[in-house]
Amino acid sequence: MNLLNMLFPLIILVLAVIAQETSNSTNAPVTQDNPSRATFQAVLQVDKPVQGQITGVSNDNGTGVNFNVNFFAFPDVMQGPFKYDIHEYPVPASGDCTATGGHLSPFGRQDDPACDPTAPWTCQPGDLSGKHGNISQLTSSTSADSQAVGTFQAMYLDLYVSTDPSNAAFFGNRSVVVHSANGTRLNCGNFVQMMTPGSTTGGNLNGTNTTAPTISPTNNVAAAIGAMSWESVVVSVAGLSLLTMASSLI
Ligand SMILES: *[C@@H]1O[C@H](CO)[C@@H](O)[C@H](O)[C@H]1NC(C)=O
Ligand SMILES: *[C@@H]1O[C@H](CO)[C@@H](O)[C@H](O)[C@H]1NC(C)=O
Ligand SMILES: *[C@@H]1O[C@H](CO)[C@@H](O)[C@H](O)[C@H]1NC(C)=O
Ligand SMILES: *[C@@H]1O[C@H](CO)[C@@H](O)[C@H](O)[C@H]1NC(C)=O
Ligand SMILES: *[C@@H]1O[C@H](CO)[C@@H](O)[C@H](O)[C@H]1NC(C)=O
Ligand SMILES: *[C@@H]1O[C@H](CO)[C@@H](O)[C@H](O)[C@H]1NC(C)=O
Ligand SMILES: *[C@@H]1O[C@H](CO)[C@@H](O)[C@H](O)[C@H]1NC(C)=O
Ligand SMILES: [Cu+2]
Repeated sequence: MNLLNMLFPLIILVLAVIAQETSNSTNAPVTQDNPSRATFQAVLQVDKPVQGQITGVSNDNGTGVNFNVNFFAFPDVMQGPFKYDIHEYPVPASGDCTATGGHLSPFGRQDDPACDPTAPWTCQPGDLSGKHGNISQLTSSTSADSQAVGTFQAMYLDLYVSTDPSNAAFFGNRSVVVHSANGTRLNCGNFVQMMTPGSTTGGNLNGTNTTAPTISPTNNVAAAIGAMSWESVVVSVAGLSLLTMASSLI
């Protein structure tokens, strides 16, 4: 037996320890006690390819988050299958999707190897299309223009992200990014909290101080509509009191 043969098991052991230390990732825990009805929605920017929104609501029993995904107006189907995921940082005011960092991955999991959807706890929590499926079922127009006219809709329970700001897998202040197959970031949008009746963190139902909805730096259509209706409420309340004053004068 030569020296190399004797050292071989030791070398393997050292390599294994190094691999363990550099991978340094732990399984994602199932999120519990997500606040009742807490809702966060991200709307894609109107001036980029792919439109639509993704909404996450705490599961009724507090375990995990129910997602409702509606994306449409995809570019050429040949750019697919499309992927989408939650990225670590919000989109800045410039709308630049490359500024959102990597995937939401609070437990050290890297992008490679690819997510195994049969073991979602081993995936990056933000890797929604890895866990729940690529966007590959778009119906192409029958004409030869190869434009995807399909809509992608999906609903699923994800057990590894959270609507609780104290949870490491909280996604409410982060962003969604839609990618083409080669990784290009086609569009992105910030998650913002929706005011949901009965939400323990949203609504502010006791009426002490109603905060006006904040407009996200990106072209957030939902937030804009929310702000609009807020103003029209103020206008109509003002109008109503004028009317009441007027009628009391008559
Ligand atoms: C809550 O419901 C989900 C299914 O919707 C289930 O997977 C989970 O185990 C339930 N959690 C508890 C604590 O009952
Ligand atoms: C919001 O996201 C940032 C990263 O952009 C993170 O550092 C921060 O802890 C998050 N806030 C909450 C309340 O989770
Ligand atoms: C590795 O894990 C330890 C303990 O979980 C943590 O403190 C450290 O920040 C992690 N390092 C990296 C690079 O993720
Ligand atoms: C990647 O795909 C985008 C469209 O999604 C395309 O514009 C770009 O040229 C592609 N890049 C490469 C290197 O193929
Ligand atoms: C999703 O698409 C990518 C290519 O963009 C592919 O590598 C991967 O295997 C696909 N995953 C599934 C589950 O189909
Ligand atoms: C209103 O709700 C806030 C938390 O959102 C709470 O701190 C406060 O005590 C409540 N006020 C009343 C009068 O219930
Ligand atoms: C109520 O809202 C105003 C601004 O609209 C803010 O300055 C004030 O701090 C808020 N008060 C509470 C208790 O949140
Ligand atoms: Cu991504």
